[in-house]
Amino acid sequence: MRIDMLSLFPEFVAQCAGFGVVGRAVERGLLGIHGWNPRDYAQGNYRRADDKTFGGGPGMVMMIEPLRAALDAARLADATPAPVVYLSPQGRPLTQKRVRELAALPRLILLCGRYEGVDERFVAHEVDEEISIGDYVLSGGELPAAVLVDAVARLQDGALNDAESAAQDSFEDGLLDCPHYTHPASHEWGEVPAVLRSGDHAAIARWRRQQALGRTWLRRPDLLDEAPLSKSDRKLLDEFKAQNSGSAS
Ligand code: 9D3
Repeated sequence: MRIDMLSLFPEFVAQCAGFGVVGRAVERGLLGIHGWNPRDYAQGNYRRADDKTFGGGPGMVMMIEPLRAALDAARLADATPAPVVYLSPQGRPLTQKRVRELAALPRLILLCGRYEGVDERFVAHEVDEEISIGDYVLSGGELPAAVLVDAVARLQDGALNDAESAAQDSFEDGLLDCPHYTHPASHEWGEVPAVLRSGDHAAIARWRRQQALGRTWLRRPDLLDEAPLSKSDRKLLDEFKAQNSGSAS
């Protein structure tokens, strides 16, 4: 997969290409990340890529032409067609479902806004989709772009080790994860649940599933409404509810 980023701070997003799962995906040739700075395509002595907002008021807006030239350069660099995704507070909230769909594309062009954002005419003509990463205020689209890059990188074939296997992740089955423990088994802050040390793999799988269901019920009941639960899931959850009625965790 190839990801191109249009950003006034392209090094910012390229950072994530140096670490962890994303870094490994880049090293393995599963993912290429390329930055394009509209400022490099701006005109005049000052190479301005932003200007004052029409109608007055504080804040600057990213100009059409420098962005258009940067986008043209990105498209010229590789013939693979790609949708333009604008990371913006007005976008649809990112979900793992959308991440899976985007990760399957051969190429993605990410547009990162700064200041008040991008001239709306550029959005209307060149942007295929607007995506937000949640209802809180950031100072630009670079961190959201890095979030999207991370999420799609780890879904590339061969990006994860067996131990990191994406299939068992929280959200892949629509549930939160179960609790995890490591050594020591006994600690002044508590014991590791006996079932996890029992060696009974069926009992362990049941316990983990029940904990995942139960925590989702306690913490994210909204997810439970969407999760496809089997008959045995319902039984495990009912049992959890009976054991945990009145508790909050
Ligand atoms: C304080 C400026 N706000 C005026 C009402 C609007 C505004 C403009 C630009 C708010 C944030 C931003 C910069 N944010 C992003 O570019 C952004 C973002 C975010 O802030 N939260 C969640 N997802 C995203 S995706 C892009």
